[in-house]
Amino acid sequence: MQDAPVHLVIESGIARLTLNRPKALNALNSALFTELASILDDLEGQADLRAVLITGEGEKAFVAGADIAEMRDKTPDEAHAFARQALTTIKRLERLPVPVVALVNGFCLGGGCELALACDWAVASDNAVFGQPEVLLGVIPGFGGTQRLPRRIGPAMALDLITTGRKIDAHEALRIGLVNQVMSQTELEQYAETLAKQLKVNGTKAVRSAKQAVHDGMDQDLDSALALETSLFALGFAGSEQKEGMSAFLEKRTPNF
Ligand code: DAK
Repeated sequence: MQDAPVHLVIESGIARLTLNRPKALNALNSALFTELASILDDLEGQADLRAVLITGEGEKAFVAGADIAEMRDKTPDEAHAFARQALTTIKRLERLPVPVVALVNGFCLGGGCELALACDWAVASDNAVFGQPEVLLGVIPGFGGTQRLPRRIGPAMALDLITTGRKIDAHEALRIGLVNQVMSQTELEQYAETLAKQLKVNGTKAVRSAKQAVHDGMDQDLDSALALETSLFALGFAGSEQKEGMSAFLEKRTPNF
């Protein structure tokens, strides 16, 4: 693999992003976020995109955290600027209109766990290790962990992980709802094909609309969120996907989306 800190391959509408700093266990630095932002410029304009998968190069780490060597001598202003760069880029990844999935193939610590939390869901290999060990370095999570972790697994478990800095294995991560599935490294490598097959038979606009309903709805009170769902549901009847999907069912054939 070449030297770029992030690699992008797109096949059958599935974009695969690989974080590529294996010598530093794919630790997140400024250059990596700059590259990721430039890849997002490209992905945001792709109308035929179906999903984005993000993983770490090698079999040892997804991401072992923000780059400690780069951060050590930062002033408060520089730390603030780094956090802003990371937060903005991670938010853009989260808000891509298609499912964004973390394939966690090893250590998933600190900023790595925060990156996985910004994905719509995560699947993990059975050797994955999760944690928010920032307090062991004398800081708190800086890439959204204090906000997205409690929203994903509840405040009590989030505070346990964030204030103790303890690490958990993939099976505990599954039990507490941090990941959706645990599988072998080989199965994880095949997950792109599995997901591509699943998404291929679905209405592309319906999938995008469902993501929008969940994300935008989570930021609203229940009544407003239900009204949003109703609007998006009704809007589905304005396009060709709904007619094709329902006709295919009634005609006992596979829909052609
Ligand atoms: N940063 C930089 N380099 C890292 C790294 C990291 N996070 N993690 C590992 N490396 C490097 C190691 O230094 C080592 O480099 P060399 O010595 O070979 O040059 C190489 O990767 C291999 O690591 P190890 O030799 O340590 O490998 P082991 O198998 O022995 O151990 C490990 C693996 C993952 C248990 C260990 O590497 C480890 O504990 N890594 C650090 C994990 C960690 O603490 N992660 C959280 C980082 S802090 C902010 C506020 C806070 C944050 C960010 C922003 N703002 C307000 C701006 C904090 C974010 C974090 O994520």
